[in-house]
Amino acid sequence: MLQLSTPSLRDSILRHLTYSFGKDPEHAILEDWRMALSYAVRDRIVDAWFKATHQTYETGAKRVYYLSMEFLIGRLLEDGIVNLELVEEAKSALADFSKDYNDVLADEPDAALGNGGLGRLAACFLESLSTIGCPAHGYGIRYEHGLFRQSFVGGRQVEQPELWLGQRHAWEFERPEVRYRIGFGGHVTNHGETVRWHPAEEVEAEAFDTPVVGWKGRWANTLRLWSGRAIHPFDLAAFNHGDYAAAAAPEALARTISRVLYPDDTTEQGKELRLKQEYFLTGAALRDILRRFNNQFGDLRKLPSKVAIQLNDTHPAIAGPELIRILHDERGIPFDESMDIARNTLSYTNHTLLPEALESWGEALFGRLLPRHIQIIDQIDNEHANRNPSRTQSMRADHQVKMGQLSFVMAHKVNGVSALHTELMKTTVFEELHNLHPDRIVNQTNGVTPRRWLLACNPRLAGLITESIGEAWVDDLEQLEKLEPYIEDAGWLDRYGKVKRDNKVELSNWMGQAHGFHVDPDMIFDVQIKRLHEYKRQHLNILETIAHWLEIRDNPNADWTPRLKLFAGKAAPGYFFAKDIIRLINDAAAVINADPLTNKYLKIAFLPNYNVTLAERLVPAADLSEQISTAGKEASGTGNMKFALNGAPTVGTLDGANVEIRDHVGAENFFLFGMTAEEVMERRMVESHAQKAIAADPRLARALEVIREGRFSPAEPERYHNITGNLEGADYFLVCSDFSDYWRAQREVDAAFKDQQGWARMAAFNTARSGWFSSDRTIRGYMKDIWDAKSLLD
Ligand code: 26W
Repeated sequence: MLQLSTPSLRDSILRHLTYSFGKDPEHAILEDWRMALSYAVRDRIVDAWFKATHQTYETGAKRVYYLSMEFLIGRLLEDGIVNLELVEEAKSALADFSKDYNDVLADEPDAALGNGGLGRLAACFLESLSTIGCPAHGYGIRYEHGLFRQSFVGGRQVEQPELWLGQRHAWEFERPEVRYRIGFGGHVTNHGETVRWHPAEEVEAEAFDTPVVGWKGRWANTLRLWSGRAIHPFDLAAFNHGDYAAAAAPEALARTISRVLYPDDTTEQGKELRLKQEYFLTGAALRDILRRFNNQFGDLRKLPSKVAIQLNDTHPAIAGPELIRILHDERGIPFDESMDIARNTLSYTNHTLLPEALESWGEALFGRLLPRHIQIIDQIDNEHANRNPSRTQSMRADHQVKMGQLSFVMAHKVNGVSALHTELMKTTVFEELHNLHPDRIVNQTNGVTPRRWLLACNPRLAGLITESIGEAWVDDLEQLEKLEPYIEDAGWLDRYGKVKRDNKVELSNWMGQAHGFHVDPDMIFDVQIKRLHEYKRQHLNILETIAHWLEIRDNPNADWTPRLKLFAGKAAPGYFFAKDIIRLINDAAAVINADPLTNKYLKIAFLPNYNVTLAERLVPAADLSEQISTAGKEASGTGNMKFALNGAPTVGTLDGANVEIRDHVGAENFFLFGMTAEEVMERRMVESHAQKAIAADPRLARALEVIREGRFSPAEPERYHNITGNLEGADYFLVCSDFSDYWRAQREVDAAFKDQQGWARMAAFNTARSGWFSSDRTIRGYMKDIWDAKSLLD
């Protein structure tokens, strides 16, 4: 391997500016500096990448493949600099050219190739796999347009296409030599034993590789994203006949497949293009995996011992039938043996129990697009029925193809993403399959990478921690427990409190400069940032805020604890109820922020275009983490972990990973409220449970009343009657029934925040006791319990 002496970062920047971008410092624009610094950092990552690739090959190590329709990466430049411990060198190198480090970082667009939790988890997992030194590839789609840009017009969400590739992108290597033809439609022919699929159309999948570096640059794995290409991009004949549109059609059609990310994160739309995207990703990934396996090992019966494929939810679930098709139809391995090889290679993670999020395709659409696969699925279903005669449920019931059932049957391990969620999987959606295969479901509670979500986004806190207990915590996060003795030291606690306040001042300045929104940094920064969804209950939050406002107006001279309510999050474009919640929050903010009687005690802000970078800005400055979902609905949550790590105690329900966060940080450092998942089930049975709750709580009744009468929409008083109507009616997510206890918890927060030392203690215990929520711990769990994969660094 080429051993090049590593020039200084400054020299690398100048060399790339000059020779890679043809610019001298005088004429370089900000993007040139960002690209030059990125290339200089990338050079150093490539060395680790090559070393990892060669070591994996030489050792014949087992490889992990993470298949996901989403990778919510965010920015990569700071992540590379921090993981290579080049922060100071980068700052001084840029200063030499009188360039500001933060300005250069801010020029990078987010890679928003995901919707929310599932996509961000995939990105944290890849970084932890590299930090641990576990040989792995991520496989995804190189969407030209990531998640839409959100802006507000008259308080309403407006979506615009996201154009991340509109700027130069430093982190990918195009691989024109890595292309696979992916077929769709057509028909199937039988020749005796052998079955042949004859696709009607084909598109080419071309690979684009992004190196994913781990802590200290000791290892780097590959994220391979597929882009759609036409096999015959240009129809010259049509062109010669002057039909230019037809001439360009093949290219346009092929590009469509990787053109845009579907912006829904809970409701499957059943769209044909989405199914084509899922097969495009999975088909290309399996081809690439088997090519690499064949080059090294050959005998496909050994596949499970050298390859572990993780399905990130059901979205790549077609991998089961596709692997059987290749093993059986193309390689001639008997069907049931192909099924066993596939099952022992595949494992599946479920991320949601919401019925509308469980993918189920109509057999007509599925059969038309994938005529051979639906045959294989029927055979899988029959095999499973034969092996489990007591079975009642089928993956092919009601002329559907149920991808959850298929994924479960085709996986040797199935996991949930928090302890509560995994138990609910066994008693709800997968009850029968769990009883048939009692040792298949295991739990792997989610985690987040401490490099991005503490070391990089909160350097003040990271600095204090490292000064106190050394830097080993960065890749051994449970070492944070060593902070506990320091919490007893008032001086240290003051410094801890000052870190938070300085972060809040920095955020306040940014909100002032970026959004003209000025706040007092001594208010409680109460933050709810996540996708908009009724089960996440942003409407419970604004309802409590309105009740709080009314209470302050009644007693303006009472000793209120000033609070800033910060919201951010996108609603799926077709999810109108969620969009109305956004509008209500913005309308309420306009009235309440302008209220001279109350706005020194209460302010509301809804920051537009929530993404990874905005989260990195908000989490370090938060005092309070809102995790208020209806118990049993949030599979895990990962924002909750980021807040706890950064010293923001949680106000939350016993849902998802909140349960485990409370267990780790201590009940005394967590503001618990609301019904448990069991109580939720019972309460739903109670006739007009919402009416009863409203009748029992005048604050709730009054808050609903002012919304219903149009206090925040005087021009259109009935604007929010759909929201008040829902809450006073079905209220499926029990907003009204949990309101009083939520109010009680929030008043406890007010009281606790008055004792700044006491609050700093709670916050510091959250940091000290959240080490378990590192995605390194999660990945080590997958490696041990699911993949049987080893680190090549340990
Ligand atoms: C087919 C449309 C669709 C797209 C995405 C349905 C469902 C999804 C995802 C599963 C939704 C999602 O992001 N789920 C979140 O996954 C996180 C990571 O495990 C969890 O922490 C969140 O609780 C869960 O809502």
